[in-house]
Amino acid sequence: SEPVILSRTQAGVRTLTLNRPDKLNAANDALLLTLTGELEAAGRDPEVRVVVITGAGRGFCAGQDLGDVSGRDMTFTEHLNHTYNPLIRTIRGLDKPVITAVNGVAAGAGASLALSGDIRLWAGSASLIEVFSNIALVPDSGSTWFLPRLVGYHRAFELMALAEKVGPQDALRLGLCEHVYPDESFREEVQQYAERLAARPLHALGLTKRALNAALNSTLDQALDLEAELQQLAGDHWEHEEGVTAFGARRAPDFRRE
Ligand code: T3D
Repeated sequence: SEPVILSRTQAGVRTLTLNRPDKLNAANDALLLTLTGELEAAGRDPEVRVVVITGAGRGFCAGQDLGDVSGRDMTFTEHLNHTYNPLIRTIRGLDKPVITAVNGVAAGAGASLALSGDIRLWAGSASLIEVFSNIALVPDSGSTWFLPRLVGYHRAFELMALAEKVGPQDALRLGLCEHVYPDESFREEVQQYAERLAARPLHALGLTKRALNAALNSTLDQALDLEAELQQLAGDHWEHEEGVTAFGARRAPDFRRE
């Protein structure tokens, strides 16, 4: 049978594709555990500089596979701790940039996944729905953390309470994505963007990601302390020397030499 996650690597960009297109890539346990394992492997692989998560077919991810819930031998709490929570923690903890390339509808935990990327690129026909309240569940997989930080408490509550669909123009305006590209050229645009990111200093970006994630939960004093600590790690790294040397020589830096 078809693998639930497709993996390919091109020019330092590893693309992980959710592959249950008939169900708009609704997530079963195999998909979630495989995706988390693939992300961990990408983190360890020196060939990989940027990870892209996207969906096969017309959907990005329709959230939990609702055909896969009845008869399971885990409580909701156990299930989230076993599947979704490690996935979201892995994305945010990975010291490489993760792009969520939202090619179509992102619903429920799929919406959380769409929001979890460091960079979020949308196709023209992408959309996001905090669909949980339609089935009287609580937003999970980080939606309650991501969304109010992006749009404020009140808009987050309204989106969650009414489960209204957000399209690309509203997503741009609300800060739910960085760029929107036409459907026809979406996959090429994503690859081009990812390759641009892959040319940046990977070690420094990993530290930047760590600092930003910590800052979302810290005071200014704590952020200043962490910056001072991480700047030492950045400044001691060959990337910094390369950047300064290239500046002096009036040439482009080469951060891909490792
Ligand atoms: O531990 C736990 O389990 C708790 C975790 C919860 C996390 C969650 O994500 S809860 C939320 C679960 N997701 C949903 O409730 C979304 C359900 N789907 C929809 O509301 C709609 O499908 C969409 C708005 C996403 C898209 O609508 P539309 O009209 O573009 O497509 P469609 O026709 O509804 O769906 C196409 C097919 O995908 C269809 O199958 P069919 O009829 O062609 O054989 C549909 O049943 C299937 N599909 C869509 N979403 C799911 C799904 N199958 C299983 N599970 C789904 N979530």
